[in-house]
Amino acid sequence: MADGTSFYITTPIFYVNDAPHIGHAYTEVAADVLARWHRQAGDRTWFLTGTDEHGQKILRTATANGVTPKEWADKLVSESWYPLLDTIDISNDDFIRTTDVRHEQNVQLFLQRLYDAGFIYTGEFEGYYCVGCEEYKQESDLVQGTGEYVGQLVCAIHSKPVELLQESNYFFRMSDFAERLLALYEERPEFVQPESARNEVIQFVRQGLKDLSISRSTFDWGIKVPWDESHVVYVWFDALLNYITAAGYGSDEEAFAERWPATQIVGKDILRFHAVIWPAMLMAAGLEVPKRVFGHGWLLVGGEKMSKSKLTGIAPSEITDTFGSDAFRYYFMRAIAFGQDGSFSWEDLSARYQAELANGFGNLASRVLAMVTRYFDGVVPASGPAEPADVAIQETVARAAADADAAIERLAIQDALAAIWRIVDELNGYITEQEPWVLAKDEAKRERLGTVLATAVEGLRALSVLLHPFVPKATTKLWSALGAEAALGELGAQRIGDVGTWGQLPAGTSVAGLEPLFPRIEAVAE
Ligand code: ME8
Repeated sequence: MADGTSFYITTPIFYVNDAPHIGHAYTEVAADVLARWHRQAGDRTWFLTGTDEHGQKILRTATANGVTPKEWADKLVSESWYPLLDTIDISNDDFIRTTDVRHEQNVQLFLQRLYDAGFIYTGEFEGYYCVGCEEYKQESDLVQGTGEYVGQLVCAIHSKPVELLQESNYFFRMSDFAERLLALYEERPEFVQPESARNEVIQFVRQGLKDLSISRSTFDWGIKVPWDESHVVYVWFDALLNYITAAGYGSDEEAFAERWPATQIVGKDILRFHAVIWPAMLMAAGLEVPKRVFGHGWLLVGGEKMSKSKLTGIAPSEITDTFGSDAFRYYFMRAIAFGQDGSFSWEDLSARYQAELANGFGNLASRVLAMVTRYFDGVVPASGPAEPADVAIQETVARAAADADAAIERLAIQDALAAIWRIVDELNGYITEQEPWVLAKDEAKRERLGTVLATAVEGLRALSVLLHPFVPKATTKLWSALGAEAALGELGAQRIGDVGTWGQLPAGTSVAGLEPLFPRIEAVAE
């Protein structure tokens, strides 16, 4: 059970070369669910997301569009990246842009400290560079091109040719840290997750680490190297530091000490940056490494990573315009095991919407409230003596809450939802078995009818609290229809740890009717 400690969670900061697709939204939702859960568990939670705005990729996109890179970034951030947060209902506490002064200044501070401590030197480098990844590639990372790139080596992720670059740069002595990194993976097995990702990272580091080129002098869209303004900082070195510059590094040491280290959620495409380069940078600076780095899987289209550069990206609003943000959040958290790849399909989304959200959860809520309205004039009845079936519901709720909390602790978001859904299924079964509509016909069974509906209402109270991190809009509507806002206060302030305490919504509370939480969808986009 969470214990009121600090919980700092981050997403990657996204490139602003293009608008977000559902892969980016997937990461945001996962981090948001974890942040909301931890807030409700009583932890001092801080959730950071943001944008990565320097480097050649953004520079080239801006140039191709006839604007400066800053103009391009401003436009994309205001027209696409900020609005994404609304589209999928993200509750971030901060949004960092790498062009923020608070970031740029403290990247320079960090770099200067590493330079003064002897971790930076000048050197020559030649290698294959993928601008899509903003990374020098090893030959083992490249594959033979197809189509227009036949006969050329292309990046395995972007399927586009790499460029042979030769530069005189500043280097970070990353090779010094291989042993310490291996010791870290060994001593803290939870540091890199899931297990498959951890094994891959260990294999990679065991082969030995090369020093990292951390500056560029052939273009100037980046943060200037403080002791040599003819160089800008390598975009990944700059970007990784967002996690600490946003948390107060260099500007508010008290906030920084309170927040750092973080739980970091990234896609598996960028796991190595976060599990190898990033902790090495922190070790060099004498700072703590992240609490854990979790590499989630990819959303696939036709078996390949969904991507804007391959024109397979789906905009999140294409889904939310029809199904709503709650369904988006629920679907991706439920249908894909966090840590594994998954394929998005309109059919699967539509089927789960209908079966699980509309028929499973939504109908349950509407039916219970309708019966309280019909049989008790919209007032929550008093409970009589509990029978075994009622106690079983209480036990289901307590067990589901504990199981879901344990699942969230191990970042198994889909298991948390599955645990909570047992309440939906058992409550539906309970109502079918108890047949309140039959009890209502017999005045002698009035007390029993009250107990059954009071139990069902308490079940809905618990479901509102436990599902709030996943489907915040629907649960807020339900909370208000239950009259719980007035009786118990704001939904977001309800504690996960208290959810199993029975009888919180007092008898006599007035409930309201409920419009369908997940209305029927007539036509589904193809
Ligand atoms: O890599 N499936 O930014 P980026 C699942 N700026 N998640 C996906 C995805 C897919 N098909 N496509 C993208 C960068 N993502 C750097 C990060 S952090 C210091 C710098 C998500 O815009 C996933 O989280 O290319 C992935 O790691 C991220 O978007 C990459 O976003």
